[in-house]
Formats: sequence, structure tokens, C-alpha cells
Amino acid sequence: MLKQINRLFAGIKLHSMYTEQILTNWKYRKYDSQDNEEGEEWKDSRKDVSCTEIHADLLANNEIKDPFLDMNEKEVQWIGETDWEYKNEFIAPKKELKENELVFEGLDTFATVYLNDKEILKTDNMFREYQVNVSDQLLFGQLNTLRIVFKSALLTAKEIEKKRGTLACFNGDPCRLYARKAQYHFGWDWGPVLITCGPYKPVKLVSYNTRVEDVYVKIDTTDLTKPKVSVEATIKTSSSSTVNVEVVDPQGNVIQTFSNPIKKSGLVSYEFEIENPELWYPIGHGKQPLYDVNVSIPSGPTITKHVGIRKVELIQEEFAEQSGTSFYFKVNDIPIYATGSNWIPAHSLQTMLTDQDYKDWLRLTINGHQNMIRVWAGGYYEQDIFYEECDRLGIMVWQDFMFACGQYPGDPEFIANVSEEVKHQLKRLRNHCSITIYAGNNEDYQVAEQCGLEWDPNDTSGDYSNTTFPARTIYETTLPKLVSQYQPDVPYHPGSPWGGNGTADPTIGDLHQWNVWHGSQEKYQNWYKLGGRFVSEFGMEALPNRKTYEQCISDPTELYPQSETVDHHNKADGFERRLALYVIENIKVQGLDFDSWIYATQLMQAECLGYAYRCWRREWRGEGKRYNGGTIVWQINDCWPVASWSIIDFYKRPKLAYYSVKRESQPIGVGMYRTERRDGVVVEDEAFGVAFDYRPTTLSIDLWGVNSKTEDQPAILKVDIYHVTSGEKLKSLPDTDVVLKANSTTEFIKDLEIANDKPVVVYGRFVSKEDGKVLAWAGDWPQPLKYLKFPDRKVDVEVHDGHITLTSDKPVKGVEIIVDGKDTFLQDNGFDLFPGDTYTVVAEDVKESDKVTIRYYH
Ligand code: BMA
Repeated sequence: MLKQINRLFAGIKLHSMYTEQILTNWKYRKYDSQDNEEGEEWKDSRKDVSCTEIHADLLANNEIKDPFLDMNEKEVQWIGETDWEYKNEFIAPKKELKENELVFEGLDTFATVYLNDKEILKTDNMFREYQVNVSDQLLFGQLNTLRIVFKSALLTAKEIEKKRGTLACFNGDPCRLYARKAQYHFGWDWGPVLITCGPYKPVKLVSYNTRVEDVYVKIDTTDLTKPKVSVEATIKTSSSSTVNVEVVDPQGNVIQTFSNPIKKSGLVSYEFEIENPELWYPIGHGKQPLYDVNVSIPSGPTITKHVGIRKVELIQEEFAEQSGTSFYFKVNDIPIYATGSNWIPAHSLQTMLTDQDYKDWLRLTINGHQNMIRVWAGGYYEQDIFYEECDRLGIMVWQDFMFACGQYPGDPEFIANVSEEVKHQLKRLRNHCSITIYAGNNEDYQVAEQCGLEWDPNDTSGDYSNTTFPARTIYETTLPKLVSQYQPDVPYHPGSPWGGNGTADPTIGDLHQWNVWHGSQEKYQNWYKLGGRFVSEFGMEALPNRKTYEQCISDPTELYPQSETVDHHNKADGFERRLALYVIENIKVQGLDFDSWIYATQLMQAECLGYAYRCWRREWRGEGKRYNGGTIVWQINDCWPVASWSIIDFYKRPKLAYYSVKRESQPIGVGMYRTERRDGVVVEDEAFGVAFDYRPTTLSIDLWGVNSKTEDQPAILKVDIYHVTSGEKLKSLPDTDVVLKANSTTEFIKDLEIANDKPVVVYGRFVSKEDGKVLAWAGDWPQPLKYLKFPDRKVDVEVHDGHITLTSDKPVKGVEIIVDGKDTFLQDNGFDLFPGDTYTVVAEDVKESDKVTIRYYH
């Protein structure tokens, strides 16, 4: 018993005026409403875990097969249709402190909570925190039993749906729209149906006389040289006490202290200015200094907020030479081009993610030269560690509110529930300087358009509850009001996409460009025509790494491209046809063996996404001409092992596209684009051999430089032109002195005509004027790649500790390095090689003794 009591006390933080006990070691069982007392036997939940979910517990106890393996997902559907019960037995402290609260940081989702068999709470929103004062129910100094019944979210949502009607949506069972629960649990076009439940965030018993409930460090950055800081602490107290505030600069020097007596609950605030503060910048534009603000009460815990001082603005201004308005961010008055990714939950069961997983993912993000991540609306408001890392690393966060692809309700009760959710989340997130924009929803306006809901843009009354698009009230009234009240320093955008003349307007607002893959299934060579002011979604699928399939498919005879299990691990509508379409249009397939197909889809995805970044980033043309302000790929990650649009798979293995996006997002880059013309008219789709027009075409090249730094970059521009088939160098342009203008693109070559009688690859690079080092390089290849032949190539590879070097005698496309038998992170992969260059790929874990194989396009 002593041992058990020790274990029960393990999570307690003790201060004489304050104790906090996080409940761990839950028990669970199926809930039986008829025979509750003598229901099934209780089973131990995962040991020493405070946040859990039913699938994770059943898996840990071998009660179910791994839903990620093979097609087991189908066999675990009963879990989501079952009611579950969790129990925690804990010893409460002796009654020494007046107030005793149970704080539920997150319950997923339809829960009824009993303390010592008395109902104390009912919940219906996993994104809210609930606090219950239990001073009258708690057995002080004794064993208490907390029991939580989780009703099946699927069946509960279906019941509501039956009463209120089926609503329109893309992805998942439409009943999900009635459940304030992570929407991807209901299945998505990249995610399994795993409708889980449980105390997925900490449940804690807090006892106190006085406690600091919340701290907001509000910073007015109107004058960046002297920002006004106000530390607002929300105090709950039943006696008099003192609040202490201490402000520490990034070097660790205490720069402000305050100490004030308090007599009652409420808000206390302290105001001061910081002269010439150290400002926080997104990565690539400066440092990420953080000030610590410590708030405490005597013999209570200290609450620390790590805050960055920065000003963020969303710039939507008219152009002189184009219609519409810009859409880009300024941080501390500096325009920032956003290159980034969309983020989905990194696991179907959030509690199975570790802090290290989040750190790894965000490291991969910045390693890929990405400076923005969009927390997409169908998952969660992410865990604290996610935002802490973004603050630390300098990643701007585009934060959606959690409404995705649907016709959500908008009645007063639903709005009241959502308002509580949003207040809680804004309070939780508002000290994170990485938050750069809030957006109302994902694609709900698109649902309105496509499903013919009532959406009259001229109706600005603010109350749309009597229309078939009632949630417009949430996006256009509730949310902007709450953002301006709780976090006024961050811009709000009603939806993603949103702006202008409908969601597809390329001249105003952001755009989800899905006419490659979905929609009209354009060729990806046409990305240049498909851009917008800020492309917050676009993507292309590819299969994950072979090792990933070997991990999630146990039957080796299923490891082929069209097997039922491989297909099960792809949730996208029509994926077979669409993948085939884009591969067949572009890549010569060597065979339909698994490795060749994986490589073909990955090379195709890499080419496709690289093109998009290249074309749209070109439109960052400097002051007054920032026609495109950002490119955010769908999607960086996966929530299980699957073939999807991700550029890194579930097991954190980058696909080749991760690297093409990385190359196109470098601070200094070469951009190139070729145009074919017939009689001076641009040949578009016809160039692929569809047309019956056999008149000769001319070929011309544009070349530009990209510089995201705040200083001009002088360089020497070198351009070589090679015949692809023979590998012979046909021509070199004279070296030119150039200057890549700061924080913009600079055009250097416009419509340079080159002979079009053979397939040629143009190899462009900027080299440093000082030491001749290559600053950036790129190759522009004839399209489509499937027509090209690469006879007699010879690529030499040398493996050293920490790096691999490669040389080739002729131009080579899409070199993939595979380190046999281990997962080694490579700094580049899937790149091209040109004769005369020795290309070094850094790979920290690689050893000279490792066996390395390579493959390249043909
Ligand atoms: C987007 C997203 C997701 C979806 C993706 C791929 O528009 O918002 O809903 O997974 O398309 O279809």
C-alpha cells in the first residue's frame, strides 16, 4: 500500500500555499450503462502516463492489433462505436488550503465526470479546458475516485445529426460537424478512421489559497524602439497575498521587478517600456531572442512566459501595375516571403507523440529552409511544445481555427461553445511570438460555393444564423471579435482560402490551388499561370519510402504498387488514376516493380512541387510588386504510414520532394523557366504532342535570381547549355557580373533564344565574386522528362565520415542516395549533377564503412 501511495503522490508539486497533482496511471474499461458497478474488469492504462486515449491503451495491452499495420484499421472500428470509461484513484491532500479545483485540460469529447460517484461535469468540446471547484466533494487526505464516461463520439454526433439534419462536407462522416473534436479522427483523404476518446490532456487537482491562473504579456510594438509592455496576471484568491513579477532579458539580466499586494481575485497589470529591445525575427531574417517574464506569489509556483518582441502585419495593398491586392507578412517592418508547409496532426493518436517528435518535425521544417507552418483546421490547436519550438526556431505559425471542409452549425448554443473554446485557446497561445496570423477555417467558404449555400458577400450584417451558411457568423463576427480582444497584435483572416471574388480569386487573399491533382488536373508545368497572392495550399502525392511500407505491411507478397494493402494505405479519391496520370505524363517508368514506382512517384512529386515554388517565388518582385507573398505546400507530414501529399512520411523519412522544395526555398537561388513558341505564340499543352500543328517551335529561357536576405548579393552568373542525350556542352554564355537585389527576385535573362533542334538542359549558377564558391545553382530540363534519354552515364560516389561526394561525366537527373540498412538524414537528395562539379552531400551519421547505393533517372 505504501508503494501505491508513493506512486499516487508522484505527480504532486508542493508549495505551502499551493499544491498541484497531475493524475497518472488511469484505468479503463468498456462502459456498461446497465450494470455499471459490476461491469467489465478495469485494465491498467499505459503506465506513468497522464494523457491517454482508448486506442493507445488497447494497443498497449495487446487487446487490438496495431491499426497502422496492414489493413487492421478496418478491424478496430468497433472502438469508435463503443462507450468507454476511465478511472483514476488518487489521494487528495489534507484540507489545508481553501480552494480545490479539478482542472481538465482536455477531454475527448462527450464526457460525464464523476467524483466519488457524484456527477461533477459534462463536456462536449475537446478543445476547451474545464475547471470544477470540488472543495465540497473531495475526501481530504483520503482516497478519491474520479470516473469519466466517454460516450461514443460517432454515435453521439449521429444522434445530433438525426435531430438536426445532415450537413454538407468534404472528407469524413458529415456527423463530425456536430462534434467539437479533431475532425480528422473521422477519416480524411490521408488519414484513417480512428474515432478515439479519453483524457487526452492532463487532469490535475489544484489546491490553493491564491493562484495565478493566467499571464498575458501584452506588447504594443507601435514604436519598435520603445515597445510598451503590460504584464497582465489573472489572480484567483481567497486571502490577501502578493504578486511578484520579474522580467529577464535574453542574456539573463533582470530588467524589471514588481511586487504588489493583492486582496481579491481579478486582473493585475504592470506596465513598462523596453528601450531598444532585442527583436524576434523569423528564421533567415534575424535572431530569436526571448525575454522571460516570471510571475509568482509567495510559496506558490512561478509561471514563466518566454516572449519574443516583434510586430507582425498582413499587408494587403493595391498595386500600380496589377489588379487586386498583395497578401504578405511584414515582421518588424521587413517584408517576409513565406516558404512553408501545411501541418496536420503528426499521429492519429496525439498522446502517442513525444516532445522529441515535435522537435524533430520542426527541425526538419527549418532544415528545409521553411519559415512558416500552417496548423490546419482539421486537427488540433497544437500542443504547447509545438509553439515553444516555433518561437525558439523562428518559424512563423499560420493558425487556423478548428473548422475544416464543412457546413458547420451556427446556432447560439454552438457559438457559445465555440466562443469558450476560442477564448481558452487564445489565452493559451497569445504569448507565442511565432503566431503570425489566425484564419477562421479551412475551405468552409469553398464548401459554401460548391454546395450552393447562401453566401451573399454584400450582406455584412454579421448575423447569418438564418441562412444555410450559419457558421459565417462565427468566421466573420465571433472570431474576429475574440481575436481583437484576446490577441490584438495578430491579424485575422476569415478563412483559408478567402478574399476577393470568391475563394478562387488569384488577385486578392489566399488561394488553395488544387487544379493540379484535383479540379481540372492541369499539367504542373502550368503552375506559373495558377498562382495567387499567397498560395496556402497546393500539392502532389507520392508514395513513401520503401522502408516505410516494410514497416506497415507485414506480408511481403503485398509489397507491390497495386496491392490491396498498398492501396489501403492511400485514402485519396481516385489516387490510382491521378498518380498514374502525372507519372505517365512526365516520367519514363522503368517497370512496375515497387522500387521503380516509388522512385517515379517521388521524382514526379519533387519536380511538380519544385516548379510551383520556383514560379510563385519569382513573383516576389520588390517594393510595390510583391505579387506573391508565400508558397505553402500541402503537406509536410502524415498521421500514419500512408501515400499522401506529404513531403516527409510518417516515420520522418523525407521524400525527394522535401529536397526540391528545400532547394527552391534557399535564401539565394537561381530561377529558370523555358517557353516554347510557335510563330511567336506560347505553346502550352500542345507542346506535349497533342496538337496536329507540326510547324517548328522556338525555345527561349528566362533566368532570375532570388535573394531573401536584406542585403544585395553581388555574384557572377554562369550559364552552360548541354545536349541531354550525348552530354556534350553545346554553349556557355559569357560570365556576367550581377547583383541579386535584397529581399526580392531580380530578372537577368529574358527570352534568350536557344537552338531547339535537340533536347538541352540549361545549367545556371551564381558564384561568389570573392572566392568563386557556388552560391546557388539549378538546371532547367526539357519537358516532359519522359522523352529524354540518358545513355552512358557514369556517376562516381565516395562515402566519407559525415558526407558523400558525387561526380558525373555528363548531366544526370534526380540522383537518389540510399544508405543501406539505416535511416541517415541527408542534407540533399534527388538532385541533378553536372560535369566538372564535385557535389558534396552532408550526412552527419554516415560512416565511410556504410554501403551507399544510388539511383538516378535512367
Ligand atoms: C486540402 C486540405 C485537406 C485535404 C487536401 C487534399 O484542401 O484542406 O482537406 O486533405 O486538400 O485533398
